[in-house]
Amino acid sequence: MKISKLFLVLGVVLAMGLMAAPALAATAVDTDSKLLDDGVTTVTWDSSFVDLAYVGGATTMLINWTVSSASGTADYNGNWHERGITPRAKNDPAEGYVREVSEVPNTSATFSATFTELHYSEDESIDMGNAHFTIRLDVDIDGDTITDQTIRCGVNCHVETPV
Ligand SMILES: [Ca+2]
Ligand SMILES: [Ca+2]
Repeated sequence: MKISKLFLVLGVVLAMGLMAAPALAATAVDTDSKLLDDGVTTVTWDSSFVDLAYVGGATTMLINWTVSSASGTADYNGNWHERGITPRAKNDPAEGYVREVSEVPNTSATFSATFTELHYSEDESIDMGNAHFTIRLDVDIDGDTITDQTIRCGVNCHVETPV
């Protein structure tokens, strides 16, 4: 085989490998919302993510949110809290951790969940795990750039790997 042909074949193999590579991103499947103290304004955020083809490593979650008031905004204020990994099965617990990745001010924040151990579900014949965490948003209801209320938003990420 000529060198150029070899490189062509290698290139095709590499391209196929890249196409087959998982995106390693969890999909938002549900939202949650909170009514603010003014009794009128609500903040809605992506609260539930799934990655049903988890192959290990960090799966990312793009968390978007909206404020219902006309000129309202909400900004991730840098505070987040890990609430744990489940299932906490005695002999076969899922293990892992959450990390902050990046944020777009007033728009979204990206986090990742990495599982170092998954729980084997005999009922479903899958390896699975859940990561739970909260992020804090500074909400400016009236658009005067002064925060009116800081809220805590819960987020879950569910991963599965077919066995
Ligand atoms: Ca911010
Ligand atoms: Ca304000």
